[in-house]
Order: sequence, then structure tokens, then C-alpha cells
Amino acid sequence: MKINKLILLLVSALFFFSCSDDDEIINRSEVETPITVKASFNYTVSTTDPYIVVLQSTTESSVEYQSFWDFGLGGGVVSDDAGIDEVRYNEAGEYTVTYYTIYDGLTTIATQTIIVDENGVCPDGFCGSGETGSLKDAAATFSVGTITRASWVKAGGKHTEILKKEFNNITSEYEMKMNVMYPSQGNYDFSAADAMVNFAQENDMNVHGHALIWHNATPSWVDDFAGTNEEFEVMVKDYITTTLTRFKGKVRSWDVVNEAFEDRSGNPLRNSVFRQKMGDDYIKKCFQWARDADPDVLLFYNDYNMASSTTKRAAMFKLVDELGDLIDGVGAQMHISYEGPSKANIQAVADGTVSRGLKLHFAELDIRANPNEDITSLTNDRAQEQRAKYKEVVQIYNSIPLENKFALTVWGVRDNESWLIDFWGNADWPLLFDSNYNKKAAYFGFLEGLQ
Ligand code: 9MR
Repeated sequence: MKINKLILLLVSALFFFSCSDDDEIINRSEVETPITVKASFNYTVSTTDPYIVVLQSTTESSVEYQSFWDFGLGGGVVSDDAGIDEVRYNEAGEYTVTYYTIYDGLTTIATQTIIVDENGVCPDGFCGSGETGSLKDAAATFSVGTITRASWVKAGGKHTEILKKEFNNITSEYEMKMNVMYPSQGNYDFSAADAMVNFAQENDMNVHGHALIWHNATPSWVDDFAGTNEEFEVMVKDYITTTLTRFKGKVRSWDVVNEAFEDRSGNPLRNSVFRQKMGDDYIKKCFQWARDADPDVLLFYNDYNMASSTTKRAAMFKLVDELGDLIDGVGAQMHISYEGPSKANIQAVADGTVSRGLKLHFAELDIRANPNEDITSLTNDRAQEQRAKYKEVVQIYNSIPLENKFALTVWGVRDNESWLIDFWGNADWPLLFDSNYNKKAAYFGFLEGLQ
């Protein structure tokens, strides 16, 4: 990175006579195939020194070109030699980094502003989140949730460190479902649930109970229930009553029924064992038993594709209307992608919930970055698109009236632990933290949605 005064003069002169817009594309019309050079670069903060910026040029060009950096430190331009450029910014302030490419007397330029505060370089230009800020502090008017497991809260370490710092609402990923809590008739097992609920109490967090009745997490003895329909109903009532009574005052809210509708035309009720043995009004019965067991706990219905499917949304709101006072809120799972559903469709879920005077839970939020399998690692461009979608979702949630706010729950902490990887069988990076627990651009998108 040696400074070359001659190059400095040359670049300055060329720069003076050429256009200076960022990311400008130069086209030379006198040749048949236009020659294009598009200067671009991205930067990350060093993982070993928060004051060091790691610069990587990503220029696209159809020809050989020369390239130069100005790091914004007053040292002028330096040639862009092979290898990664690392620059240390010792003082707090704003620095304009400029990247020049030159081809046949034509200069193209890309610039980015690096902001440095007392904690070092602000990731993605977003300051204030370094060692002091957190998602839960920034989201002052609603809870910020994520999922956990009993083994993770017992193990401690980085997972619980992030839980405590960033979140104030936890959901069990799979251990507060019927197949785990009620493995055989008359034999409850709340050991995993207890571990998570105790952790939450010790750390001043809320627990969202998920999910009492879900066709996908029903123990086989229930699916193959041996007794009469009347006995089945008594058994379900006992399960709901026992569970809610046990966690009274410790669990703030429950998904009473999860994913009851089919996706096919007409969105009929799934023909689960509950519907078969208890009838079409099984959902109402479950909500009534939950209400009776703990009149203070908040009761939710939770389902997916609420934004992307208008018919499913309508089916869900019809159910909610029928439940009347038995239901407190709607859980709209947010398993979405950077491409969609649209802002208008996400807004429609919020509007429908608010117009009914119910609480809204944007539940199970994850945003796929690779739904079309067109990338093999999270590119800077895609990370920015994902960040924008996180911002959009949070902005919509943050804009609803205070009385309808409840929580926004991210379905996982780090990318490599997301259920989506196994489910879709391809690489993806859907969450706020990478596999090393580093904050991603998505994290800052979340914070930006709160501004
Ligand atoms: O992410 C959860 C996975 O670890 C469990 O094996 C699975 C079954 O309990 O449930 C997953 O979470 C689901 C959630 O409970 C309901 N909506 C869909 C989620 C992804 O399948």
C-alpha cells in the first residue's frame, strides 16, 4: 500500500476531467461491444480488532483496468495491490473511502462512508449497538423473542449470553409441545419446560408457551388413542388444565392451537385426531379449557402463510371472530424470504389483527436469503436485501398501536441452527447472527426498523 505521488497526480487529473458519480458505468459508444467498468467494493469490521476495516473490491469489468484506494485518512491515493486491504481508523469520526478504477483515461468511482465511534468501526455504519445497545432495549414498546432449548440454557455460554443481552421473551423450540410434555397417558414430563421457564424467571424474561395443540407434535398414543371420544376429550382437557396450572404466573402467553388450517383450496380445518374425536369446535373447547385453567394468561392462535395467502388469512380471522373473548391475540408466523411476501400483504395481517382489537405476535420470524438456491455464500448484496426485509417487518410491527403490541419472535439465534437448513436441504442464512454469533446486516436492519 505504498503512496505513489505520480499516481496521485495522474488520478487527480483524470478525475478532474471525468465524471464523478458513484458506481458510474462507463460506456464507450465508438466500439461495437460497450466496454464497461463498474467500480464497487464492500467492507467488514475485523473480527480481531474493532478499529480495523477489511476492504474488498468487487469491481465488474470486461477489460483490464488499474485501481486505487483513498482510505479517507488524508494520505491521498494508493494503488490497489493484490490481496486484502486492512485499514485501522484510530480516531472516532466519519471517513469517506473511495475506490477508483481507470481504463483508457476513463475513471469510475465508488465511495462508502465509514463511521467510527468509541467502540470502533460501526458495523454497516450503524453505531450505538456495539457494547451497549440491544434489540430488547431498542424495542421499548414490545418484547423481542427468540427460541431456545433446555440443553442450551443449561449449557450457558454464548447462547445464553446473547439471550440475556438481546431478548426478553423466550419460546421453547420443541419442548413445550404435547409430544414432549405428555409422552404417555397419565405421565407428564415437564423437566425440559421447567429448565427454560426457570431460566426465564431468573433472567427477568417472559415465556411464550408454544404450542399446546399441534397436529405435528402429537404423541403417538394420542394419535392412536384407545378410548372413546368422550375419554379423549377428558384427556385433552386434563392435559391443558394440568399444563396451564403448572405454569400459572410463569408463562405469560400460550399458543393454544397451532396450524389448524390446510393450505389447499378453501383452507378447511385439518382432519387432525383432535377434530376427528372432538368435532369442528375442538379449537373453541381448547381455548375455553385454557381460559378456565388460567384466566390471566394470554391465549393465541398461531399459523403460517398469513401474509402470503389471503384465503388462509381470511380463514384464520373467521376463526378468531368465532372465538370472541376466548382469544387475546393472533400469532402470525413469519417464515418469509427476502423476496416476499410483499409489504402490503404483511401490513394486511397487522391491519386485520388491529381492527379486531387483538394482540399481534409476529412469531417465528426468519427471512430466507437463498430461496432460489442462486448463491453459495451470503453475498453482500443479498445480505443488504435481507436487511431491508427485516427492517420492513419490524417497521410494520413497530407502527401498530401500543395496545395491540405484544412481541416479535425470531425463530433462532444463529444461522446454522435454523430449522430451514434441514427443511429445504440447501444453504441459507435466515437469522440475525451468523454461525459465530456475529451480528449480521439483518441485525442492523432489525434495529433500523425501530427508528
Ligand atoms: O423448529 C422446530 C423444530 O426444531 C422441531 O423439530 C419442530 C417439531 O417440534 O418444530 C419446529 O418449529 C415449528 C414450530 O413449532 C411451528 N411452526 C413451524 C416451525 C418449523 O417447523
